[in-house]
Amino acid sequence: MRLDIISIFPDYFTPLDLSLIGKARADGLVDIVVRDLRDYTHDRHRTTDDTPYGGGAGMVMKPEPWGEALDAVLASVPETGPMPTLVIPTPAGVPFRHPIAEELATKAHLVFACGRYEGIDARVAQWAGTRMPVAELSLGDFVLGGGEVAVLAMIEAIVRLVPGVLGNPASLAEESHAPTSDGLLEYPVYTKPPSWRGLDVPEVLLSGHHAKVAQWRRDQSVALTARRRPDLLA
Ligand code: JDH
Repeated sequence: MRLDIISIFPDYFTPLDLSLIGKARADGLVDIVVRDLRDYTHDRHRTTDDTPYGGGAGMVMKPEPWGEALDAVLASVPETGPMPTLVIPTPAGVPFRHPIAEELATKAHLVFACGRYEGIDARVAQWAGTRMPVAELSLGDFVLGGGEVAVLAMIEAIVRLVPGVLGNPASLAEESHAPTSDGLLEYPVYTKPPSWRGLDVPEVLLSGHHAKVAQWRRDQSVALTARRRPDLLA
């Protein structure tokens, strides 16, 4: 899988050298190219923003550097290769959920466009839509300062679903619909020691009774879901 990331803050993406994604890159499963949007400007100040037409607070990202950056990505696509899918994080996007991560994990090439300020001139998504699939996605119902953190989260959710990236694929089968396959929240987990600071691991987990353990976990999941995410029970 090939991932291109376009941002005015390429340093945001240094964590992609680490852990699961760093290993996937080292193993040749994922090829990540981070591009500085300012490299696609031509003025002395490397300007990427301008005032909004129609007035209002803040600044808007100019379309021209985005057009040139996307041209550069497309120029790097092999003649016979598939068109990439462009992901644009925005607070006005379709909610990014696990099924979308699963769908994006099947693509050979994704491009992530990280906006800043009040966002990117709308013609960029409009133009890109004439050349490639475009997904305007929101990480969640809160306001970030830009698209970078949303892209880090989306890439982590997507890359771990790429075949070969996770050591233990059995754990993937259990989460076909997030948060769990049965639509419930995960039960609490414990490890050694059996007693810690006066707190004991629930007896049933030490009992070796597999059916009782399964029933206890199910009960915990239902109770936790009712308390924290009643919307998932409905
Ligand atoms: C991309 C710039 C900052 C901040 C306008 C929106 C009132 C617009 N889940 C998510 N939250 N935020 C983002 C996100 C934020 C971004 C960019 C993604 C590019 N910004 C920005 C404020 C506004 N504001 C909320 N309204 C209630 C007006 C952009 C995101 C994702 N994914």
